[in-house]
Amino acid sequence: MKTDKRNSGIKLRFVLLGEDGVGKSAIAVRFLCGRYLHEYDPNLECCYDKYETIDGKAVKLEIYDTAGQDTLDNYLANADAILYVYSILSKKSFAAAKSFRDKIVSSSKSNLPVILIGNKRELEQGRHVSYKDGFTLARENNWKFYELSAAVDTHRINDMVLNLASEVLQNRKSNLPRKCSKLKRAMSILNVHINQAKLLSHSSSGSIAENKTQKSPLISLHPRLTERRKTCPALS
Ligand SMILES: Nc1nc2c(ncn2[C@@H]2O[C@H](COP(=O)(O)OP(=O)(O)OP(=O)(O)O)[C@@H](O)[C@H]2O)c(=O)[nH]1
Ligand SMILES: [Mg+2]
Repeated sequence: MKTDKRNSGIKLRFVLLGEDGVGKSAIAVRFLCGRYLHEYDPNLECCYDKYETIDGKAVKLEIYDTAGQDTLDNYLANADAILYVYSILSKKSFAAAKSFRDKIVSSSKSNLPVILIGNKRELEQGRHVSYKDGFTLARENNWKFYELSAAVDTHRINDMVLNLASEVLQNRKSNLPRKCSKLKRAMSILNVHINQAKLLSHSSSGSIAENKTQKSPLISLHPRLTERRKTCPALS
């Protein structure tokens, strides 16, 4: 059966961050339409949509190509994952990746999935950032790491984004039951307290003497309370 990709309730937003000129727009365009244009408007900050089927589900992918027009906090607040780009030709852009790391770890979004991307890998002769440096920065922070080229790599960029989407969806799925079971546990504790409060108010409405001799039938019927009474003489 064919999936209608546009008929989807699932939405993921990936935000491209990095210094000027590292190739954020080139990567976005390569993913969105498989092309490389050479020139991209440096002031254009734009969010593009692409519909994909991921793990059998129709997903709307929003690729947010930034140009430094908003604060980092705002970019992080609205992201499901970050694609942080530096150029392997530029030490400065790699230093910016480290300072991004310092900011994100001290922010409330320190658990946001991040992919570190060393772009322009086909220009090996001009390399100023080693593969090892990129790999180490990513590993230290539990990020994924790719060296690639928006100029020549189509499949690599495609696979990278789709794998990330699949991973984010898996994380969402595995976090959901945990959240639900925490909620259920909290509700059951709350219910126990409510019942106890009801029982106490019920028993205090009679005389103290009466209570000492004649326990509330509700209390004596509750198996857990009966057990507790056995181990706590003050209650019996
Ligand atoms: N050789 C090569 N050039 C690239 C690659 N990716 C981008 N470029 C070039 O680098 C320049 C900057 O690319 P952009 O995609 O505009 O960079 P950006 O990060 O979006 O820059 P801002 O929008 O100014 O922040 C352009 O001339 C691109 O053609 C790549 O993989 N290889
Ligand atoms: Mg750009």
